[in-house]
Amino acid sequence: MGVTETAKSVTINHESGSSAEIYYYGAHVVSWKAGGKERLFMSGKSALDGSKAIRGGIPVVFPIFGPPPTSPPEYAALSQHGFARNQIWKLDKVIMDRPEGVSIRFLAPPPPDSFAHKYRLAYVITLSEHQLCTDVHIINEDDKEFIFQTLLHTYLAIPDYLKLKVSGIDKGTTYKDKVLDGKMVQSEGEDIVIDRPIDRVYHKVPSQEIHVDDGAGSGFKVRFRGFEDVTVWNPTEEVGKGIVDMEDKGWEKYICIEPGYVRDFKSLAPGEEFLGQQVLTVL
Ligand code: TA6
Repeated sequence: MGVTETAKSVTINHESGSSAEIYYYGAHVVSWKAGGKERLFMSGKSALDGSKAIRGGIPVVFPIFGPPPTSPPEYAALSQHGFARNQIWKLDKVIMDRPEGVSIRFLAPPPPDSFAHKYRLAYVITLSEHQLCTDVHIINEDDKEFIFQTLLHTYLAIPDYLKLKVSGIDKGTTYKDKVLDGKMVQSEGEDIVIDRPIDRVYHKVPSQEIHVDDGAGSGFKVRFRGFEDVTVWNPTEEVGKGIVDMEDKGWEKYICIEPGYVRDFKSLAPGEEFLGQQVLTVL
């Protein structure tokens, strides 16, 4: 049990032996161990010195997802996936440290000067024996509307992408297929397998629960609340070999299941709060 801090990260430990390490840079979960195994993929070629977003683990995406929109201007000027993953967050509080779970809260610093919006962005990470729960809390502290997109870009570790099966997307769910230039497609509710690059943003997934069968007798359940959309991404060799900080054949060892609110902008009235929750369970 317990929470330990170093200059670069915070590690939380549960009495079962599970643990998670979170960098101050991006409030980025870089490791989650449960059942004696690492459950998140981290690229061996990722920068870890704060010079560039971390490749792997759980990047926090905010206040935009993907490339910047054409407007409003302060959003159009942002870089891909926004700035939260490149900010130095601080550990705000140990919420609980008990057999039921170990829970800590990170707080994001204010935005860059060019992004003049007042909000509070907090991230609560809770670890138990087989579960990691990550909650994004956003409060609009301004006296006008605040809009944003947010997503947890979770890289789940798997032994072999060719054996992978992802299920839980309801039939009829609409998705944006980024491999097909953003074409909108209706899901047949079929399992997703990785036989080509997959980069899909499923809109408003009714089940709010995705199952990842790793084809080796294990896997994950990914539940989400507040987050309504989910991106499923694996670039395969075709696209993955062009990602400079991706380790050789890295795409064979992960699937990104990314709960978020990204199909359009979420709007908060002054004082209003958004809570997006992801619950990862080892199966
Ligand atoms: O969430 C999937 C995605 O948006 C893909 O289109 C892919 O580009 C990926 O994120 C990685 O983005 P990054 O900025 O981390 O290289």
